[in-house]
Amino acid sequence: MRFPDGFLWGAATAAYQIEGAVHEDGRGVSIWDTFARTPGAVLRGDTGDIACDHYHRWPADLDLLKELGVGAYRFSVAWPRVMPSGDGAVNKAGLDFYDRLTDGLLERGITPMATLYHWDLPQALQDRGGWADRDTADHFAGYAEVVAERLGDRVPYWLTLNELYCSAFVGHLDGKHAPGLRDEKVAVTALHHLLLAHGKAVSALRASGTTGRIGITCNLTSVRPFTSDPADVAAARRLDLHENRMFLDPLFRGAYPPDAAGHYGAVTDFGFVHDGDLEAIAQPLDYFGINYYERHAVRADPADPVRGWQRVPPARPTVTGIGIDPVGLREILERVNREYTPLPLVVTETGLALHDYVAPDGTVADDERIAFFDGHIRAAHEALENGVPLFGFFPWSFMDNFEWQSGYGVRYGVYYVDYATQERRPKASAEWYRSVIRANGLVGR
Ligand code: IFM
Repeated sequence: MRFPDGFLWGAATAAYQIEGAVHEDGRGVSIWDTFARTPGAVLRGDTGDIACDHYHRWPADLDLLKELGVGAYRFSVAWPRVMPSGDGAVNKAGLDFYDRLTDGLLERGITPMATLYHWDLPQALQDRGGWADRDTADHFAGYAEVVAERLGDRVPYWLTLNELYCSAFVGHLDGKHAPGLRDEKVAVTALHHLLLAHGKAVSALRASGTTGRIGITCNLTSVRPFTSDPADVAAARRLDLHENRMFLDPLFRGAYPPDAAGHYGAVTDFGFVHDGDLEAIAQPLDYFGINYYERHAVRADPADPVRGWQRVPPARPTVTGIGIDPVGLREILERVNREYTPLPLVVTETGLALHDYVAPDGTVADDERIAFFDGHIRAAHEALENGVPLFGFFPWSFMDNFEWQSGYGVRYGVYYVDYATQERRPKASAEWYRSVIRANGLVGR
């Protein structure tokens, strides 16, 4: 099961989850610094204050990436490091860090893929309304311009935003992520401004003259009705709107889905959409990133037959309560390619949370993670064989890190991190992934 020559095998992380050093070199406060300190918001009150201390240990971490053999590394730039208040003054020391990181990757022959926003909005902007405030989209474009001016000559792959679903809905509707709000009208408004921020940032990046390719990453789910009962079919359609089409339609069709006004009409009249916004959002892109974790069977919610849905619990839930379903990855890749865009696609994340531990002999035997990646790589290969222009695969994550509301309670890395000593050690999955990269696929398995 070989992949095409030049296929990009990578690994992914995000700033707040690994960097630590939250008070160093002029970094501003982000909404996650604030949220993590809210009692009850994060397991055990964990924070990203230290995380993997990557801000200090980055050279050794890049050496590990080189040992792993990846062709590319997806990291995110922390907005509050670069612009501590979100707009206005630029913090040179913050930019210097990403400059060193980018050069460090290139020196090791690893292609940088930079995400501009992985959820760490400067708190100063949240205090002015955050993503519910239209101006935040302009501030994001200003920040994108600053980063592009500094790194644009060396970063070949840009991603504007990571996972709009989580920023908008998990952060503003479910209240489980920063800023911890539970208000559907605010959530849909925030989503629109995130989309607008993406569009404006694409323009800013293009205007900067960067030669890098520009895209965005969405976390998408594969959704199907649990039975053929029309009530289940309608519920699945609503969940598909909420989890997929609210992002894909504006990005690739320049319009919100036809059923959006009806569904969200209960909370908003979409008055936040100004003339020209959707054209700005649906800018031509160079590629599209997909994060895949979940496939849902859906049935009607008897308590809310008009707007609701119920996700059928997986038969064998993982430690985060979701199921393992590689078929969904193939379905999503094929759907995006068939229904939305012929653009090159890349799996910017997929991965499995486990309670990994170091055995007395010093090894970390994460066989379930190997089986997970094996299944998802096979699914990606099937999509390729079926004509999907897939050019890369980035496991989440390079190393264990701060898993948002789960703190350090679950581990996603192919490298194990001992948070007390900051020692990194390859899990069995790292050794396995190294062999996949070397063979450019699952040859001989
Ligand atoms: O850790 C997160 C990442 O930040 C975004 N995608 C999902 C991962 C696992 O939950």
